[in-house]
Amino acid sequence: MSFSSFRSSDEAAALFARLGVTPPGGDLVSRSPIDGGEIGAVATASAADVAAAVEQAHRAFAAWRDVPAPRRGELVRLFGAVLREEKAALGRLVSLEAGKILQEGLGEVQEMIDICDFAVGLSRQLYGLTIATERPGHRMMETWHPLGVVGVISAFNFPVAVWAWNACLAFVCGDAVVWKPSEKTPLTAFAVQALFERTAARFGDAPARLSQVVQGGREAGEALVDHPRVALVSATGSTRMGRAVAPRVAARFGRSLLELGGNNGMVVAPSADLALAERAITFAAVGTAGQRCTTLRRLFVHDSVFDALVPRLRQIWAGVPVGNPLDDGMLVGPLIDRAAFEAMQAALAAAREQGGIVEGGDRLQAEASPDAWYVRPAIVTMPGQTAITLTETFAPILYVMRYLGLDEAIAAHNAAPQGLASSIFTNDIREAETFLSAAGSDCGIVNVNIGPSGAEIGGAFGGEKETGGGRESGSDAWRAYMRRATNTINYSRDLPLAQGINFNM
Ligand code: UN1
Repeated sequence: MSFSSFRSSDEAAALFARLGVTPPGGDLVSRSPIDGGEIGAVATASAADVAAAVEQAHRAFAAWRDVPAPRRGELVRLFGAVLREEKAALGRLVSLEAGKILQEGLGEVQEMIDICDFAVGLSRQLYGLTIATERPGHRMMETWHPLGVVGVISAFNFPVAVWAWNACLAFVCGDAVVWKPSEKTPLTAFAVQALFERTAARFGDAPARLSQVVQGGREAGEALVDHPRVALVSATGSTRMGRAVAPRVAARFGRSLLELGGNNGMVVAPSADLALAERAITFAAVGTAGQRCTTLRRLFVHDSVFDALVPRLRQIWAGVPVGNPLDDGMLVGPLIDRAAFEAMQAALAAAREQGGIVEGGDRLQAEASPDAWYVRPAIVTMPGQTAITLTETFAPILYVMRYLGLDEAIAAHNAAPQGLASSIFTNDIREAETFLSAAGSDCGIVNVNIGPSGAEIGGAFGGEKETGGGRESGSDAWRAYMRRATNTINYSRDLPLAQGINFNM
């Protein structure tokens, strides 16, 4: 679609009508990165508004924790049904507000639906252990109880799915949720909250204010982080943000779950299926315009396959369709804003200075759409790993490096300060297992013959080092949203003490 006939505000109005929501207006204006146009506004929450929301959430929690978990699961089941009804409209709104291609906008809503299904199953599986005791006539077990109010801070790039990973688990675990979305994507959050309220009305007796949204930037985020009644702060964003959040939560002995930066790598070994690797690299490096925390940023290619793979990637980079993310067949949408474009240009300048050969990275559609920031994805051949390749730049830049031995490649791979996602392409079982082993990739996500991004919800999602160490979504990530009580019950007529202590008078 040519930009002259596209108006993001018209699109937004149609989607709000479809979803039955009306943004209230206010000081926080949302602009679509597709054309830079205003698509709606909401009001920023003050610190006092946030505190009031947390207090209300805490009251909701006190009622919700007594509802049996399978019944709590029913609320999430109904929410999944509402999301299925509204997938098309909500997915399109995600594209409109975050700039990702429609396939990825829809995929994000699918991820919400999937985590709903997962959480519904989980609502009957919040298991604790029974543990053998050392004392006769005793029984020991653990019980998992609801935790309290969960504060969710999310980023622009997954404006709805990351909240759902947290919130759907939190709801079945018996918690209440207060959500501070990115100030760049307030409208998708507003719409999701409206869909949640539609769900709560169908459910009937959910406590009021079980789920709330507080809009805004730093002030609202800080108020949430510092509130003593927020038992868990689950924050997704930059490592810089995590460095600010973690000590503040720790200072009041709150819990935090951090999903911070990634500087994700892939190793392409001599035996790799290059046709498969090429597709995986392309999706992982240029998909979402390089704005996923799991985006592939560093590619280590074995010397023997470098000349077969890298020129082919350059060709793909030169031809990958970039433009309006709502158009059919489009693969790369805009960057979120001007600051993202400037950060990308600064990184490319640094790469050149550090010996890199840069292809791509130039601005596109500037005349047709002067307030939007489209770029040709960049592919940069580096002489080796330098300061810039070890820096996460939230843009489509792929640094390509040559290697000779697997140990060298793993060491270079693990040299990044973050440890989120990684992968190896190889058909050699020794290499694959080495990469997966304790001495292999140091990341939270380690893949073989698929790229580092696009994780399924069933696994635990998160990473090590500067990525923050948190795990959310699948596997046993639910435990972060509950508190564990260890219970010892004496059904004997005696009082034996542990450790063989004799304390008789
Ligand atoms: C993020 O970018 O914050 O694995 C999350 C993936 C997505 C999640 C990314 N499921 O790429």
